[in-house]
Amino acid sequence: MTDQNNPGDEPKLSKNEIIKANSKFLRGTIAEGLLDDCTGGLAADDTQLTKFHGIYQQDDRDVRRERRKAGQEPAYSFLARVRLPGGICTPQQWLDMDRFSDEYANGSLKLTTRQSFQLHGIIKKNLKTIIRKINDSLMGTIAACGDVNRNVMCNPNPNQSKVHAEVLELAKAISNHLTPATQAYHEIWLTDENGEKENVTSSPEPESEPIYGKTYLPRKFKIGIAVPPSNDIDLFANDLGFIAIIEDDRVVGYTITVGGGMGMNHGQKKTFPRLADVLGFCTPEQAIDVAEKIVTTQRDYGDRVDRKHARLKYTIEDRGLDWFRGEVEERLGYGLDQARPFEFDHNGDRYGWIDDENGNSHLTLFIQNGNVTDNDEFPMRTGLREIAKVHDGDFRLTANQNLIIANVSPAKRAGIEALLDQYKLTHCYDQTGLRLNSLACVALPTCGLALAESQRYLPELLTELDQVIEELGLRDDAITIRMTGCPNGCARSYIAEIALVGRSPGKYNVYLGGGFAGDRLNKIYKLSVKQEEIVDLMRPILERYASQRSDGERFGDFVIRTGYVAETREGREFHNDFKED
Ligand code: SRM
Ligand code: SF4
Repeated sequence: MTDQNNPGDEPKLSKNEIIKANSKFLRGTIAEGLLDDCTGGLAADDTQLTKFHGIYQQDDRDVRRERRKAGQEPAYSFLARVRLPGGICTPQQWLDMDRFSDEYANGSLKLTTRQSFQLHGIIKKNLKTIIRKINDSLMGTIAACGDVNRNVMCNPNPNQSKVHAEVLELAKAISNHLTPATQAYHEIWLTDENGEKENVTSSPEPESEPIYGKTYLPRKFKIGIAVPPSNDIDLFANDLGFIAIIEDDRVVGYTITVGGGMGMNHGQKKTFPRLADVLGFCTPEQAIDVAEKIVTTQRDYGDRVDRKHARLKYTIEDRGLDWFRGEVEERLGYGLDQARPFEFDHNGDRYGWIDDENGNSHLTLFIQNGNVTDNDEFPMRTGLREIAKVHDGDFRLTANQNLIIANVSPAKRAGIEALLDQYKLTHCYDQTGLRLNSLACVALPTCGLALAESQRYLPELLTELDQVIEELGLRDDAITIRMTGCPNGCARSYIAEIALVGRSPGKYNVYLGGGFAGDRLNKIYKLSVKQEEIVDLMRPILERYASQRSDGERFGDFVIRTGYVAETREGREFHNDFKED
């Protein structure tokens, strides 16, 4: 029998390609599924399409087994991710998100590693309402996930206001330019109960997607803008990066990077994390066009057969950077200039208050793993809510899951400081340098791909490691440590100086030697370490670091110099030290 979707000898397209092609520009049967109250979930194909709308169907994995035993369907709920270019929101938007989390989700806010909000635990009957409310609050969720360009990150840069305004403008412009054109989002989520569109002008039929086409991109696509010397957005982990080149306090252009990405699978050598390559230089006026042509090149040449090989990093790895540059330049109709030099010196956040040239102040707070919650000892969510009520500046979500209370005017500072004290928020960055430079992905119980715990376990592990750190006099030494519940790298684990990557419940692969500035991948040090053995494994290395490091030597550099792991920047080389196959 002939496969209608694959009549010739062409390799079979991945299932998601067929779903996208048949989806009528991302509609599928989502609208019908929302009305079906026989199940808390949606049809399987629709769950692939909702991602383009910023929504993931999940189930509570803590109760999965017992529900299966009882013959019940999984405890379905949905995650909504906001598209928030540069991670900036107003105090009113913060208050709105805070309220939505109580009214329609699980009562907490998650600040993500891409400067965005996630709300978890939304049940199907509340899904349409919450998406509408987020849009009413002048934010959106379209293309926060899916095979399209995702949330564009940019350095929050509180100490260089002029430059920040320029890079933020670019982040927003790229985000707008690459937002899917389909009206499906408006039709499904922004209509009233009778299906009437609210405040939406519909597009003439038939619809088209001028940039993406009807099958969108082969895979997710990520863009970030960094302002040296800070690489806090981990530029080299992005498919496309712009590094601001600054002269006389103005951005004169951007050095462009391409082909970064973290995801891999345990034991599958054809998958690997990869740091981006430098492609060239463009002026600020050229940047949007450059972004578009890079996206369309990947649209046309990315792998649509094997989704594990479909990111831009593999297109570039397979075809070569020179080929890629040539293709992009042909589409642009001009050549890219030679890349301008840049220097990064860190990828973490800088905590505490700083003042800017306009007389405003900015405070970076440590939010462990981006979880904004309340408990009896630390009413953080309430404290931030009270601050949002009086704050007249903005909030900036960082790519390290932290929060900047930005642009605090001199008139408001004393009041905000009093609230910080009252809600113990000033103490939140009185931590070891290790904890302040830690990241953990969500993992259990919501993430369907988690093999082990992450955000529920890392704080506990850090408490044990902190004892060693304090004993060795390393309290104020910044060391990056990142944990993920599986090898997908959502906390950008393969760039950390210490990384713990979930293999199975209670077991982690330990990687060492990432660059402190986010400019070098780490390497495997030990496979499948039981969680109770991690501290003993790390203690002698930390002891040696405390006593034998050279002046100013970073932990990641030290473990390479002293031979714990070999240095690598190359994606394909990443697995060379693995002995697991
Ligand atoms: Fe991620 C999939 C959470 C940043 C690489 N990621 C997922 C899913 C949606 C699981 C799924 O597909 O079912 C996770 C939802 C868990 C949950 O319950 O919330 C998830 N990723 C996250 C977040 C929330 C982690 C966090 O704790 O902050 C981050 C949301 C960012 C955002 O606001 O957009 C998040 N994910 C990242 C990053 C970091 C980054 O982009 O800077 C990466 C590595 C960079 C990259 O893309 O290569 C990342 N996530 C992945 C991958 C591997 C992709 C690959 O190329 O192989 C997956 C799995 C997939 O796509 O198949 C994934
Ligand atoms: Fe889930 Fe894995 Fe991403 Fe963690 S790294 S959120 S476990 S997909």
